[in-house]
Amino acid sequence: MRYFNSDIETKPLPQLRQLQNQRLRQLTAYLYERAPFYKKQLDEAGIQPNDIKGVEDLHRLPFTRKHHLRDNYPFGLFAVPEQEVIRIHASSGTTGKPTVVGYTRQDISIFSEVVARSLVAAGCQPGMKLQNAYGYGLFTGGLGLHYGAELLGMSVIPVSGGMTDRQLMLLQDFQSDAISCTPSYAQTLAEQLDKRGIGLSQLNLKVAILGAEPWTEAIRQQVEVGLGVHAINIYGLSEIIGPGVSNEDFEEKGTGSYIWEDHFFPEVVDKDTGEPLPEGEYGVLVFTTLTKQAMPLLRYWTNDITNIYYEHSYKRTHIKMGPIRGRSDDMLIIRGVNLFHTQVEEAISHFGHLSPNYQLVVTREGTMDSVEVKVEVEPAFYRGLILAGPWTEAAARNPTLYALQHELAKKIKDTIGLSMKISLCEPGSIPRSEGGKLGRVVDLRKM
Ligand code: DLL
Repeated sequence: MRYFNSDIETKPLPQLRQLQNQRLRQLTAYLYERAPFYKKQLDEAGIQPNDIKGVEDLHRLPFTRKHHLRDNYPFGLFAVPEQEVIRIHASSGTTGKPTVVGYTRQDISIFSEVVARSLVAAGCQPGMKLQNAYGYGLFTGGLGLHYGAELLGMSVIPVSGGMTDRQLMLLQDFQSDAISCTPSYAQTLAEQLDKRGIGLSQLNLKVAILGAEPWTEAIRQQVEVGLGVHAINIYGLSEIIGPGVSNEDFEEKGTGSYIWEDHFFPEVVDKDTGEPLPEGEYGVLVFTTLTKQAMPLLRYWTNDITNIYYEHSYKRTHIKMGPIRGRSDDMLIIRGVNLFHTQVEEAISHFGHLSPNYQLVVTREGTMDSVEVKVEVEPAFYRGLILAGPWTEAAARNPTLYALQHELAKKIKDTIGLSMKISLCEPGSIPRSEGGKLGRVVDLRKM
């Protein structure tokens, strides 16, 4: 099976647009009638539902932002009576109350379909065993992957996140064909396999479906080698549906992820002005859910920074998005320079002796911000070093490490424009994902 829904996934663009236009017209009327929040938003903007003829008119509508969801906590944005909501998820915010989302039966069926499409794109097939190591619970990852995989006809092993001993046992005993988890947890699993001397021949893994946090080509490399898989990107957010808003195709790895735009219409806008940006330019990703019933959103401001573009050399017609560069709300501003931790990760990836296990520690002395990059050296390189005494002292005296440290600092200075302190660390010394999303930045300025 190459497509889960080939009719939709390969629909010629003019027809896809027609479908989107029709769905958007219906949605605007639906929300105006059923969601007091949106009636007010549209009235205030002086827009009548009839003014919206199609996606061309989207830019006239106001954005919906995370605080609107919080202001209407918990169920104020539901557009259906509570009895029609058959599931509720929530994502934990950094502050205060979680963001709540609801699904009707039809929403769950759409959710399952987009995840099933995503899994097929990732290289999964009916009959394959999926070890689902996303957390089950209020987080959309666990149940989202679960229902989609069942719809596709895979055998789901619902392990949930963490419990590394059990994950490794099941990978071997059940011979799972695929695993779904965060990229940082896939790194943990790869490392633990190596540490315990479990060879890839004892596993049957072919695919890892990784998402819920930003990751890079360096992590892809590490996971692909360490787990013997294609490592494929899955993207999504609770507010829009959960995982499966977009997904990479395993045969087009590294060229972006298909957004299932018959359900989720994307725009990329300037993060300061909100103006829509031309195809290919980087900005904030904004989604309109075209088909949801319980809690549809118009122009939801995701805060995620990326770009979107059509590629005409493949059979799927849907638009692609590049990897998430970071979130505009967790973008660091260091001495006036905007910084995403993935930029540092990119710089690190140029050095073969350094691993993609790193952490940024941001501190402030007076008015001066400084960043320390803690990065582990590769285990093989580490084993080859002859050091006298404990690591920190010996490392400072070792000429190879000293040179490496300086080269990385220079690379960062040249590419990002900031001077950072580099601390090379022993393998295993930087915190690992224990099953969920991993924080790569410790910002001590806020504490
Ligand atoms: O993380 C949904 C999900 C579950 C996606 C499992 C993929 C796999 P939230 O907890 O609401 O939902 O967090 C959404 O996580 O706005 C992005 O900032 C980030 N994110 C999700 N997927 C990716 C990805 C789930 N593939 C937020 N790459 C989003 C980068 C991602 N960031």
